[in-house]
This record gives sequence, structure tokens and C-alpha cells, in this order.
Amino acid sequence: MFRKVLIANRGEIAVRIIRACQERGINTVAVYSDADRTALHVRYADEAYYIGPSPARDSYLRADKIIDVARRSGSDAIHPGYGFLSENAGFAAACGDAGVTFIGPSPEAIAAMGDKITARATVAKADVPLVPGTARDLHDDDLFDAAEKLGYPVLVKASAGGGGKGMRLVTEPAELQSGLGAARRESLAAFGDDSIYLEKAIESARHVEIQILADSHGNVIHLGERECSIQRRHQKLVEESPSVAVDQDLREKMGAIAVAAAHAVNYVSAGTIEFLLDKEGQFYFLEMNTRLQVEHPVTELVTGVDIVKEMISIANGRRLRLKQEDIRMKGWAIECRITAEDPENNFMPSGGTIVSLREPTGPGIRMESGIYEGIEVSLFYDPMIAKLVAYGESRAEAILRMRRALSEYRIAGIKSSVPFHLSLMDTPRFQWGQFDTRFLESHTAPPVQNIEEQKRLAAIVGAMLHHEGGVRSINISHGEELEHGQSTWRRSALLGGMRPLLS
Ligand code: MV4
Repeated sequence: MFRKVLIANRGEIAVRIIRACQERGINTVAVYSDADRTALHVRYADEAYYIGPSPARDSYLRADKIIDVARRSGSDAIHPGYGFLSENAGFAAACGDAGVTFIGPSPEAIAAMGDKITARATVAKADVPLVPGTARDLHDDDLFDAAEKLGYPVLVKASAGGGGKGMRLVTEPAELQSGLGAARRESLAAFGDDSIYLEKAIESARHVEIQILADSHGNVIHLGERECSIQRRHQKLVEESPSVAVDQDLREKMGAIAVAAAHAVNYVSAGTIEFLLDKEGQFYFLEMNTRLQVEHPVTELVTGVDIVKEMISIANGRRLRLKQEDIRMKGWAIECRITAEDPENNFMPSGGTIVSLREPTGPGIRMESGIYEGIEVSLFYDPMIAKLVAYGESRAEAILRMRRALSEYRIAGIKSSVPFHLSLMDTPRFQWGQFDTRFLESHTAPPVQNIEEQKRLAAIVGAMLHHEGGVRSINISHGEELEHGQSTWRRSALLGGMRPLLS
């Protein structure tokens, strides 16, 4: 096994990876920038090395400096976490050249999935269902014909993009020319590549993704799905596993397709296949994420598999000990991303010193945190400072534990997304599981309650949900028309007037 692993990341995910190493008896090496001299991951690791100024391009994105630290520290392997260099094929290759194991997939798999046109062509060969679209970059004339055949609205997507970057919705032919131009320019500026492709726009779908694990001996398994539809401007805010929209039959179908997609690129390590799932239950491949994801804990809680430890074993050349039939999903897990942003003010980033902090614990709660009392939250990096994950036997229990934990949470000195999450947990449509990726654009939440009011509401909702029993999903509407989303006595009597969930 590796004796020493360098963690090329910061914040909560660096802490998460350090913990996995510690449990395996592996020594850990942190790297840090100026802004992170006193960061939590620096304190948790056995050794820490300075790699440069605060801007990521001068520190966490400096492949050369990080590989140099790996050499100097005698590290056998590098775990890249998510973001930064995690999906950089050049970095993965440079690690290999330096004789350091990259804990992740091959540079070839990263490159194939990073280029979305190549990704579509690759998985299509394995009969993975694609959103109808174009198979390669075409001249504008041909794109007009293609759009006509697909039918409007269409999405113009940057081949080098992903996660919604460089994406343009075009609803009619008159807008296509400017859409193509804008997407090409944006993509060239951001990625140095102006290849684009078209897809038919699937309206009102859910974002459901399948976690896979693949070893270097050709074994691939899946760990079921995550529901990630609750997002704002392509930033996920809440994820859960399982999804209310996926039953065992659909899970097995999507799982088998995800495994086939992984085989199609000879994938090794943990990875995720993203799908759009429409109202008819049809699903379509979107992208493959060739990294450990932010939301991996919800899968860990319902399957009992430690994904980070599995990644380390796989990178070490070991065979997966788990077979597909060993994987069972039990209970329900929900994750809230805690960000240093002001939900009352358009999610404006909020930096500063955390002058006092109380993080929730207790039954069914897993806190993944990168902060402590006294730390300064800088604005150099992603605003996510922690993840609060709740587990329960049922979705109802997970929600109740989440709202209980959120109401214990105190972060003073900066604004955080905690109040947003609290009001989401009290939103009937969320409780019903009736949402898609457009949910946050339109939806309303109950009014902010004072503490006493909140306690009273919690007691009532708690009793109500408990009464529903250990069911797989909450349905507090008792057969009333969910489509209309109107009208239950619960909303009018308990929740009072509604206000926008997002301001
Ligand atoms: C789509 C789509 C509808 N139709 N593709 C956004 C992020 C990137 N992974 C792909 N995305 C989408 N692609 C087609 N053909 C809708 C989205 C989309 C979305 C996807 C997942 C989660 C949230 C989303 C929010 C808006 C749009």
C-alpha cells in the first residue's frame, strides 16, 4: 500500500481525503497557499508544504509545484479531490511521468470524457442513450439543418465545456446564428477550443447521476443514483440518494448503462455518469465526471461503501472486493452544501472571520467541514465551506434530521446558506419530492419563522411525517393532485403565506 499520499486540494474535501488515509495508516501531505496558511487541511495533515500565492492559478493549479512537493516529500501518490487539477489529463500524465500515482482515472479516460463530442461518440458505441443531437462539430449551415431536424428549442453546447459552461438555449431559428457565435466565442475564450455541438433541449427533467467504481482489472460496479436537481445557476445546493423518481427497475437499467459507459473508456477509479431523466422515465447520457464528486457522501451513507478508500485501493492496483450483488441501498441520505454566501442577497459571496461556530452533530448527522472558529473565509476559492449530510431510515426521517441539524447550526461573522436550506426543508414541494432542475427558478418557500414558531412547526411536521411511517418517500398530500402543487390543508394551515425561495 502507499506509505504517503499528497492531497492536491484544500477545504472540506482535503480533510475528507486525509481522514481516509489516516484510517488506512497512510501518511498525508497537505499543500497550501498564502490564504490557507492556517487552514484546517494543513492542521490535519502530517506534513504541509507552501505552494504559492492565494489565486488558484498560482498555487492549487500549479501542477509543477505540486509534483515537486510530491518528490521532495517522498509521496507515492496524489489525490486531486474535485475541481482544481482533478480533471486535467495533462496533470494526470505528469504525475505518471514523475513516478507518482495519480489517484484517479487514466489521462486518456479524462481526455475522452472531457471533450463532450468525443464522450458522446465513445459511449454511443456501448449503446448508451444520448440526447438527440449532432455527432461532431459542423459548419454553421449544417447546424441550421440539424437544428431543424432536431426541432426547437435546442441547446448549443461547448465540446470543451460541461457543467453548463458555454451552454446556450436557442428557442427559434432566428436566434441560432447569434447563439452559435456566442457559444463559440465563449468557449474559445474559456477553453481555447471553439468546437460546439447541438442537442435537443429536454424540458423539465431531473438530473440523476450514477456513481461507479472501476478497478484496473476490468471490474466495474455501480452504487446506485443521486438526485441532484436542486441547483441554482448550475451550482448544486442539495443532493440526495436514492431519488424519489427511481425505482429498483429503473436503477438497474441506469446502473447497467453507466457500467457500460465506464467500460467504453476503459475507466479506472471512481466516476459518475450524469443523466437527464424526463417525466416519462426516459433517461439520456449528459456527461461523465471523471473525479470524486462533492456529493459522494450521500452514496456512502446509503451503500456503506467508503468511496475515497476504494479509490486509494484501486489506484494501488487492487481488485474490487465488492461485487454488484453485494451493493444494497438502505435508508435515505440528503446533503446540503453550506456556502459562504448570502441567500437573502442573491447568494452574494460573504468573506470574513468566523467569530463563533457551532456545528451540528447527533443521530444520523455527518458533518464534512473545512472551517473552525477563528478561521478567515477568503473569497479566493469556491464559496462552499462545509457539507451537512443527514441520514435516516426513510426520506422523512432524513429531512427531519436535516432540519433539526440546520436549526442547531450557528455560524457567526459571515453569511451562510443555512437559512436557505432550512426554508427548503420546510417547502412542501421539496418534501413531496416533486421537483426538477427548474425548481429553484420558480419556487416559493414558507415564510421565515421565528424560533418558537419554528419549533411548533417542527413538532407538527415531525408528527405528520412520522405518521407516514418508514416509507421510501414523503407524501404528505394523501393522493391530492401533486401536479397542481396547490392546496393542501398543510400549506394553508401550517405554512401561511409563501415567499420566494430565492430572492
Ligand atoms: C441539458 C438540459 C436539457 N436538455 N441538455 C446543464 C449542465 C450540464 N451538465 C448539462 N445541462 C443541461 N443539459 C439537454 N439536451 C438541461 C441541462 C440543465 C441542467 C442539467 C442538470 C442539472 C441542472 C440543470 C439546470 C439547467 C439545465
